[in-house]
Amino acid sequence: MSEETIFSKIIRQEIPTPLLYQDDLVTAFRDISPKAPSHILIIPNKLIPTVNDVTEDDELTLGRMFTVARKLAMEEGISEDGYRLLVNCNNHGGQEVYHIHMHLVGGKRLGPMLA
Ligand code: D5M
Repeated sequence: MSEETIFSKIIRQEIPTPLLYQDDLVTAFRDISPKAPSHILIIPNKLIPTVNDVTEDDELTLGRMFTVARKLAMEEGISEDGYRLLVNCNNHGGQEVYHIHMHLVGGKRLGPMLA
């Protein structure tokens, strides 16, 4: 049994974070510590702690995270210039919140990812 994080409370709106998108599978909201003009987190409603915990049963949800990223990038007006999608895994990957999340980052020219 995995421990819930603050993201579960955001999904259930037990803390008042404005949602940019929510459906039966995923939820999206702005990162509290933005690294670029657009910095959005897209997360599964189901608690999956890390990419290591993903199974084939999650493929629909993981695919939805990408289609929602595309939709939100369009809405943010960053599609044409481009953006970055990023998922960190565990300590060496820099993961801080143990509920899988896709970072959608854009609105400025980003530096090389592996500096
Ligand atoms: O990224 C975890 C990200 O989660 C980090 O960029 C801050 C963000 N965060 C943490 N708490 C909140 C709340 N309450 N609202 C919005 N964003 C939040 P990681 O990939 O795990 O390093």
